[in-house]
Amino acid sequence: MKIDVLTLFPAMFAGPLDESIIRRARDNGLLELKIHQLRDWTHDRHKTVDDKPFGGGPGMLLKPEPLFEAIESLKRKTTRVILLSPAGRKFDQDIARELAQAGDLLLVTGHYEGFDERVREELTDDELSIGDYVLTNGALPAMVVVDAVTRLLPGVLGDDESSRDESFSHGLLEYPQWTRPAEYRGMKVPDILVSGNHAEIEKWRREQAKLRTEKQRPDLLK
Ligand code: 4GX
Repeated sequence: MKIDVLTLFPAMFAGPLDESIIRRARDNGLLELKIHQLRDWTHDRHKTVDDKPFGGGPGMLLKPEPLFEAIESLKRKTTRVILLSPAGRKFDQDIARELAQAGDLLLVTGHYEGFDERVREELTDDELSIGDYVLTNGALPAMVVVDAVTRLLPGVLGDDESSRDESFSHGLLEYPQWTRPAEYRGMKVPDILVSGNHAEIEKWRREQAKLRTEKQRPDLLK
């Protein structure tokens, strides 16, 4: 999959996507990631990307021309253009799965008070929010989407990692787990887990996952 990102802060992307599983996916050619500076599509000396909103009011908007030119030059027939903003539909694992099966992505990250509305109307296939809080810009949301989608691409996770993932997506939280030592500072691992009775262990884990979900995330059971 190819993912292009359009941002005013390309330097923010160095680091998080250069490590671990995403690094490996890029090295193996499973993810082709390109970060683009929106200012490269301006034509004035000051590389202006923002302007005041018509009708007044505080703050600045991303002006349409650089966004139109950038998006038109980066998108291909198979590209899904996605805005990141608090006004988008809430990003979750179902959407991550949907995007992992779609064509290529162009993630457009906002800044200031938002975009000129014509960008949304003319150029955008989807608008996503990573949660109900306000960030300074859309770089972190774009990285969150890249990370969650990439690990779902075929071949990115090892067999071990992906089968764990399947049990995780039954809509329940993980059951509690322990590793050695069997007793640490007086805290003991539940007897059932060291019993060797695998049928009973499985039953216990299912119960624990349900209890934990009821207690911590009842919304997931609805
Ligand atoms: N999930 N932000 C976008 C600028 C902005 C404001 C309004 C469009 C409309 C965020 C989030 C988020 C901060 C990124 C405001 N763009 N994005 N930015 N939460 O908080 O996605």
